[in-house]
Amino acid sequence: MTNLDDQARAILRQNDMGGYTLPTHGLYPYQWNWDSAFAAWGFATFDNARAWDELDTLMASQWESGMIPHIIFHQPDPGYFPGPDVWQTGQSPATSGISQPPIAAIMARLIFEMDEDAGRERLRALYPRLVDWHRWWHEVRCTHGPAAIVHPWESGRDNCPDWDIGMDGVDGSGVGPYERRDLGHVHADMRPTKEDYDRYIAIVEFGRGVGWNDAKIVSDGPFLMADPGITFMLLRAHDDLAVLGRALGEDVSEIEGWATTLRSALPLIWNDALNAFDARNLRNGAFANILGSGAFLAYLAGAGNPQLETQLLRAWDAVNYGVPSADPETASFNPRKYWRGPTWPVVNALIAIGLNADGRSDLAERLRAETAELIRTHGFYEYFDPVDTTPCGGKNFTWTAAIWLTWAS
Ligand code: 2M8
Repeated sequence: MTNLDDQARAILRQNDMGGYTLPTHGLYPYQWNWDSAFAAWGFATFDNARAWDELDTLMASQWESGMIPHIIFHQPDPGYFPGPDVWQTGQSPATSGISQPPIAAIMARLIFEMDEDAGRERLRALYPRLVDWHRWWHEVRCTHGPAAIVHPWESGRDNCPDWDIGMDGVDGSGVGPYERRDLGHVHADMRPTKEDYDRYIAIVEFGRGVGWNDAKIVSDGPFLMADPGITFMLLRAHDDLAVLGRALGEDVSEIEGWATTLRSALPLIWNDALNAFDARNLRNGAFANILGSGAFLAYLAGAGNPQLETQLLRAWDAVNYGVPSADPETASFNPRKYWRGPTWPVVNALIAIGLNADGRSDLAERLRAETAELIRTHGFYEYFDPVDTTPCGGKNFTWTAAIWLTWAS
């Protein structure tokens, strides 16, 4: 047991609000979807029951449609914008109106396999909700083949250059005055721009205007892009959910069907010109022509290939620590600006799980060692400059602590 292990556990406890965990106090004062799934994995290293509690509170927010929202606003907090008054989804508890990377089944499998006896009944209770959420992804968000997002926030990789071509089509000029709260916590250089926020809010206003009707948002909303990152996470999550279903004695043929259909859509996000998987504007078919870290999640879904490995090593070798969130050899790269270049320990952990499964344990170990060095040098920050290690964003961050305990240490 090292001091850093103690610190990581203390961060999970400090951010624990009783059944759900905040990403970090101040900057993110609510429950976030994929943060919570990582938190559960972290808790499972020292408190298995608390891990399942985390997944329970997350899945309890499920909409009638099956969607699990990206934020659950358990208690009002003026420190975050946009809050429940802006989203106006009419849910109880209040939630946002979009989803986030569906990694809960991936984490549920990891947690279940850490202690199957303790987890079996907890999993049995959770399983139908996971199936309903995956069905929602299949029926609502995979209508074009790959997984589509209707808002950059849905991707989890908010301002990455992948979305620039889609954001160009969003008119943020009609958004009324509002006050950003993130800039009271983190330097503006490390956060999205005002132009980005105007557009983020314009997309929220569209959803609110159509009463959060999924079909209308997909058919007429201001933003619709195929996301390689979510596509691969969903594909892996379908496979893991099928494994869990089999362990419970369930018929998993429907889930296997979703996975087969999604896998057959992967050629639609392969960009020959880029030699990599790529985001795509589903309004006009255009590729983003940007190498982003979402492409490397292909390994998580068993979809790696030699061209992708060449691209991975090119981008990775161009920096010093971790896989960058955007291509260091393009003009849009910024090593401190959120998802436009920094390395994110959680994404590194997912890529490494994939690399290990692909037989590239050498690369997985390199990624682990580089990520560990960042955390050892600076602590549990949200993200890091991959060139000079500068810690960025929020500190005492739940998901960074969680992946320290599960993977990086
Ligand atoms: C970031 O996103 C939120 C909006 O959802 C924000 O900036 O206000 C992203 O890094 C996202 O992936 C993450 O889940 C969230 C909480 O850590 O913060």
